[in-house]
Amino acid sequence: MRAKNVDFEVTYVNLQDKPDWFLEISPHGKVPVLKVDDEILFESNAIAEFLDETVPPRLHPEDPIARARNRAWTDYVPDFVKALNAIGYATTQEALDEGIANAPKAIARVEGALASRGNDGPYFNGDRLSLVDAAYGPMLQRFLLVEEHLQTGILNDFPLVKAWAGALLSNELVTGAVADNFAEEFVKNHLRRKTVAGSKMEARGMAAE
Ligand SMILES: N[C@@H](CCC(=O)N[C@@H](CS)C(=O)NCC(=O)O)C(=O)O
Repeated sequence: MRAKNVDFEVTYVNLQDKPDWFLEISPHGKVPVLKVDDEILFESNAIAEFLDETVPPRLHPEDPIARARNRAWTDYVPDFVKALNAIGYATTQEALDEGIANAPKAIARVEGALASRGNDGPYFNGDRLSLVDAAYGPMLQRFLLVEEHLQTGILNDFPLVKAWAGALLSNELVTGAVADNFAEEFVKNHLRRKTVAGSKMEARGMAAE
């Protein structure tokens, strides 16, 4: 929505204590949900596609083949998220080691997509943000934060993913899409989940009193 310069209001929901009004409108009990007048839309991809069809500028490529490939890579986000979250949300060293051992497979697939996308970036489709960028940006943003503490260096083997993450995190449209207290909530979430990354945040004195 920020890339489309559209007026909107954000209501943040405490996912640990979901309010009734939210459970009434969110069919899966998950965020995000978009309210358009009196209509409710859910699922990130469905919302992104709706916005792209209704609010210019079009972020999807004009070419149907390129558009289908963009959608295919957006569909891959859950696998990518699962692989990176196995590292970020690991609660034991053993789980972390397993996450680090398994994640390269998923990251390599995205590296392959970037290698064969037919442009030099910095974004997925070249010099303009796309829905693929919007879909991967939040995970990459969170993973780079986790990496500050875990320092697995896992992205060093994937220069295209690393460069893409860097480009996305240099774009205020991407980084500004989180709540003002995002950094603080991010730490709190890791402490609450007792993650290995969280223990390192705590050791660095990042835990809010
Ligand atoms: N496929 C959904 C996934 C959404 C999702 O997993 N949202 C998480 C936060 S990132 C959530 O609301 N979790 C709360 C819960 O599952 O109770 C989408 O892309 O919109």
